Amino acid sequence: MSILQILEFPDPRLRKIAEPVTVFDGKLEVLIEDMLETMHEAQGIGLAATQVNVHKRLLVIDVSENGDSPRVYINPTFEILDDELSEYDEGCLSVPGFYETVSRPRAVKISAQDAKGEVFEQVAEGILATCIQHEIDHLDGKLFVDYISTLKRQRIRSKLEKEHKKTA
Ligand code: GNR
Ligand code: NI
Repeated sequence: MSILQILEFPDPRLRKIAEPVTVFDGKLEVLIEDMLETMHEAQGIGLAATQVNVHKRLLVIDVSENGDSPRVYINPTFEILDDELSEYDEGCLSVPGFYETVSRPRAVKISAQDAKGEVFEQVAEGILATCIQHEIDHLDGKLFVDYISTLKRQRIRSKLEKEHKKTA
């Protein structure tokens, strides 16, 4: 298993649209294992393939207390079940150190495939609903900072650019 490098805003590769997964093979299983290890090591609750520079439609999530309930979602889509929005202070491993309140539909029905290609559905509420929408946004080249003001986004961008210059 290996820890993968996580791209950070404003890296333009985070803006790519991911392509559907069509092959369910051992190589995909290795990628899933590496993404789970990378997410756990970074202490995140989710990770989309886009963040590790793989532009395929898959993501991993573990919203459990002890990080022992990993789930993989391949070619995920969702349907809004409830027009009510819920607010969360969102963070992102690709925008390290910054948190902003984002509103998203509070309940969704997810449809996705597992590592074997089997289709499954799941109703999500609470942090799982927020997280899955945040991760699917990554697959479409979107980041949570796209939902906040331009001023706030530009401040975050310049702070991270300074950090990247220091460590480059
Ligand atoms: O670890 C993460 N925490 C989080 C908190 C609130 C809303 C969304 C998230 S996802 C984030 C990990 C990440 O960047 N996934 O793409
Ligand atoms: Ni993120």
